[in-house]
Amino acid sequence: MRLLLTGFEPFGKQDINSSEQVIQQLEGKSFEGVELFTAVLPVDRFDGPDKLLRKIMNIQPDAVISLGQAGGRHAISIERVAVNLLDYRIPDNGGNLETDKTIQVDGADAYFSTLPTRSMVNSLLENGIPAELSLSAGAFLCNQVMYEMLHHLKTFKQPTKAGFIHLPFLPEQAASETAVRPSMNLETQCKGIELCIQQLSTVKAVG
Ligand code: PCA
Repeated sequence: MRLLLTGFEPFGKQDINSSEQVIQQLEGKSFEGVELFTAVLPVDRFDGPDKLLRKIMNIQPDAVISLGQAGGRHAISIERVAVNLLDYRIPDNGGNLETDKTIQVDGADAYFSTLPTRSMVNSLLENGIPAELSLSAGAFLCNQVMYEMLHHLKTFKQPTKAGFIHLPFLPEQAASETAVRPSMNLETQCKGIELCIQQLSTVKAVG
């Protein structure tokens, strides 16, 4: 199985991004039956989705897991749905601040993840890692990237399985915030994503 695993560069007030740190730990690792490709995406309304779609077209992966950081979440969040909405609370790294806008004018209202979301959550919980199914990836870059890739795959009738996983802050990020924030250490986050990768190769059904 050819797997594309992506993260995001830092954004907002943080100078690291937990998803980028996880990518740096996992790239170069070997997983049975998996040929792993990685990329770190810009937090930019145009360049982020553009880089991801180019990677998908060049690599032709069997599956894509896109990772992003969601500061404030307590658990690894397996996203179920991406909505056709841009509504940013802060500007992206390119200075774009979108409000109440659709991503694709003629696109579906929403797309569901085609990853085995339920079995991923169950596997994490069975292994003692806090995890949840999430019904909202927000309305910033992570939701946009998830929406754009699912829209692209559907439009071009590609069988590639794809979806998005949000990661909590790392402890050092939580400590740098003024409000008290939840966090999860890098080793646990990496183990969680490794388990999700395993689920991809073992679980056929999507749900
Ligand atoms: N998290 C943001 C965008 C980049 C990232 O890591 C989000 O949740 O939309």
